[in-house]
Amino acid sequence: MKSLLNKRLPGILAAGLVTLAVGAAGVSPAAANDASASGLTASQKKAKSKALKACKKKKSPKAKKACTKKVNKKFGAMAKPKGKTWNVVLGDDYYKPNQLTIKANDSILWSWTEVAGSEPHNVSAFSRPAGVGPFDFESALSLDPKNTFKRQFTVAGDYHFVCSLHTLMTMDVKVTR
Ligand SMILES: [Cu+2]
Repeated sequence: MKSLLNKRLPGILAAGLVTLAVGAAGVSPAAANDASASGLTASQKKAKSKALKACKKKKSPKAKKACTKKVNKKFGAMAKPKGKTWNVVLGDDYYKPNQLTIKANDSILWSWTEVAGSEPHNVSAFSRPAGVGPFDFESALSLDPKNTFKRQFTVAGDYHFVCSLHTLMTMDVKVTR
């Protein structure tokens, strides 16, 4: 149990620091970390805008149009498919619902709706399928009832979430193909 706590401690500290830094900057962590709405990574987005710029240099309007269409199609196919978004309320020592079965590419939006006056809570993937990083689903600890955390689940499998401060505050997510 002790080694377990030690292992988790850096994450808790990091989450705390992020909260402080974010609080000072006045930016919500969800907004800062969230994948873009287009489903493209930053480098893909850059490549897309570069390709579109090149299209604008085409002389004939017809060539311009064909070029733009081709670029949009290419990057549209690259974008991660967007699934459904599931809403979870984060309260004082609970997630509601705390058991979900969702499909790959669905997202969960955690909202700190019922936490006012309580201790800070977060979302932390205590166990997750292979290929998912230890901090891919790690939110900052927060007391802010306006705080949100949204993540897309692209890897199927079983996820077990806990609050870093309250290990009895748990949530299970099963992601199916
Ligand atoms: Cu908590």
